[in-house]
Amino acid sequence: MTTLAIVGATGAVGTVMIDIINARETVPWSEIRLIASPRSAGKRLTVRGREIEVVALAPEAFDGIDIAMFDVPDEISAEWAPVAVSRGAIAVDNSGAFRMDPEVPLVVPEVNAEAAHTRPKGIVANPNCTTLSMMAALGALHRAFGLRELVVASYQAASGAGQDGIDRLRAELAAVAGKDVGNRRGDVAEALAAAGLSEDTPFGAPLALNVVPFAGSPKADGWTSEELKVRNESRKILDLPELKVSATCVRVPVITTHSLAVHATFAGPVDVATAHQVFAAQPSIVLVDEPEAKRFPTPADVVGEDPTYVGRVRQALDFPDTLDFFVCGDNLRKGAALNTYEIAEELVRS
Ligand code: 2RA
Repeated sequence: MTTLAIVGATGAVGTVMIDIINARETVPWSEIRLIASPRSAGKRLTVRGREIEVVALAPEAFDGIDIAMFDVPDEISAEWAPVAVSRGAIAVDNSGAFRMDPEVPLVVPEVNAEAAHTRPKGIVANPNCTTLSMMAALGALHRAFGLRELVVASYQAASGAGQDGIDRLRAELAAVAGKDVGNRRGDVAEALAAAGLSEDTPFGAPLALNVVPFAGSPKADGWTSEELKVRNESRKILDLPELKVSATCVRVPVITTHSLAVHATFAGPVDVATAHQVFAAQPSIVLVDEPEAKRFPTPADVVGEDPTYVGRVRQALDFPDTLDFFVCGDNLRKGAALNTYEIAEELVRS
């Protein structure tokens, strides 16, 4: 039997990790240890019917642990994942600290599970939730058709910006709810100010009654960190270092579930019927594609769900060998906690 630790157990993603473990019929763990900042140490959480006391992050917290799942800020992972490894654990890390390290595999189990088994640093990285939300679909299509080019626009939920993002969106929605507020910037700003909300937001602009074409942090030449992650992580996961990728990341007033509009070009002819078969054969995808009956995925359909939902699959009219489609994935589940846990399951199976 194997021992598991959750580092960041009391955070938003750590809580979902515990929910996922509680919902599994069986688990392979002889012990589950909960680790968090000293501030949260001593809290008691119920895991599979047993109350477990949260212990403070410290080198000895990893003693006897085989697999340690991390969901903590980049700088905490950068410092502590190597400590966990030095104490004998494999670290599965959901921060950005190691994703592009050539000695750290970046794993989506239904796409590149085998990569998890070559890990010179003892660390396996979990992708960013925006990349992850489309990866089951892209991996399946790549296996069938050979991906060559990728253009995506994201529609990212506020919870991608953490609890602060959720709190801010809820406060903004409350500030405009039931009022005759137009969606001109000045109108929304006035309603937010009247509700006592500061102009300092995690989104860079009001999100209520709006969409914001900016997620992450500013990078060179006008790109954002989030857009570069989509490009770099897609290339690494699919093992396509030259893949042409262009992404525009947009925040939308949705609490949970990231969506992406994907325009993917392949090595040869593609058609919708075959793409439907490919999606239907992938257990982690739910295909909802009957637009004439108004059946298509929306974020609201996917909150709390494990699979990625795919719909609006079309053969591009003016671009050969190209499909357009829409995907929705719960950014806190497959986008974070679930994929991290599936990597841990993959490691224990080996
Ligand atoms: C976001 N993808 O949505 C990021 C979170 N890791 O902001």
